[in-house]
Amino acid sequence: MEGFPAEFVWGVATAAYQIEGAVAEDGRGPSIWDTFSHTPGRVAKGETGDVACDHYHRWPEDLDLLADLGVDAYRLSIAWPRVKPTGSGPVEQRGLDFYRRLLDGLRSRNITPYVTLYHWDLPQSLEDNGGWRVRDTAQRFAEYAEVVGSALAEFEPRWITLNEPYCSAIVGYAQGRHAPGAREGHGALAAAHHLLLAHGLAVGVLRSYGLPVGVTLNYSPIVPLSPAEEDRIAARRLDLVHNRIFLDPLLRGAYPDDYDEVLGSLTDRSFVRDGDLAIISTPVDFLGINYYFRIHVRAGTLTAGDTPHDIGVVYGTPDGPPRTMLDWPIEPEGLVETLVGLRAAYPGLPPIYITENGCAYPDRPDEPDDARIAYVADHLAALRRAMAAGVDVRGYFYWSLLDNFEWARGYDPRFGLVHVDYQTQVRTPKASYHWLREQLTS
Ligand code: IFM
Repeated sequence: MEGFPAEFVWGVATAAYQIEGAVAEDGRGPSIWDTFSHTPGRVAKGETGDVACDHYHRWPEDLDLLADLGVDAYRLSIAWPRVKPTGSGPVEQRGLDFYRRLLDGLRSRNITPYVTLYHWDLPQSLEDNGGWRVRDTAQRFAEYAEVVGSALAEFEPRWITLNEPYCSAIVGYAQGRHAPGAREGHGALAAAHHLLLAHGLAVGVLRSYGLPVGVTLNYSPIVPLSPAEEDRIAARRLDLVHNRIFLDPLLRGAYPDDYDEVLGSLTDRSFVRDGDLAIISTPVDFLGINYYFRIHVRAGTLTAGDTPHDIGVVYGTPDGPPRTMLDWPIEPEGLVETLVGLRAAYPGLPPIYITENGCAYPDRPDEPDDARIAYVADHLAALRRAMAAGVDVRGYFYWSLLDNFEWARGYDPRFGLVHVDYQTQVRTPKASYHWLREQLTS
């Protein structure tokens, strides 16, 4: 594409629970998202991923859509409970075979797989034993990494250990908006640590197969809504919980200095053991960044701090920027700020891939999604500015190929380049798909 290096990787992304369906097929075990979505009141309209886009059966058609789009790469995730239905017990060969067929289908279409091991679907049995609150789960993850690492190495995937550990730990265990729906303090911080440990252990395992390994974070610049000192301090507090408690252990091998100060009463860190941070900071080949929006905040009342979410921060709305259907402000400049800021803050920053970027609208198949075209074009222009400023970015993945299950928001928000009719499962490429195809193939 004009303005990008010839070797730059262009792709689109999806995740298992959001598209596959077939939740009880071929021995798949239940995950925390099956449980959560079937719990009344957790997901909009009571929707679930039971059928989703039926990708488990329709994957050849979906891979044809990728090939026709002209992408170099496809980012998908493996459902842990398909491969190990209870997370710790025997391997389910039929589940593994599904991913072997999928990666073989990509190979025959000349598309490189970027494979995420954990995109939030923890086997329910592991949650019943404590989930990410307990160290054992990190060990089980390393075993799962060994299974998929050896079974899929021949297809030469690029590995992504975790997707957005902030969401798994804080949204899942502190805010309770995602599975498993807990609202805890110590448990959420322990979850964050054990996710990071799982990542570090898996890097060691996957590296032994000689393929690149990285991890994906959902970084957001946290911006104070006013120049007032208290708003700046509030922004710094959220920056700790949202960004730095993940980035610092990964890239510096240490928790941030203000961890104790910000997290007040939650200072029990008995979950951190000697040697953990060295494992967590095992060098990665790349860092995946999912960029969607800046977060705008002002200071709120600092309470006793029952969860790492109670840190005296109020989310606000900036005047000016347009918003997507999810009310997310559209601020492409935040992508430049993210990338340039990361490079300044972390010397030795690994090469970056934008592993997700996208927008949701209530699209209809018969109306052009011009807003999405403008969104992508503006973010690609921002990406070029960041690269011109010297940031080493190697690829961009649009989220998502298909409209899909948007977690607690159900099926109404549509992120896809391809419209999915959930009644008939008919796929209809949107105007944005044709536009991107044109950019990629001309
Ligand atoms: O749909 C999600 C995806 O699973 C993780 N990143 C953000 C996307 C949009 O909310």
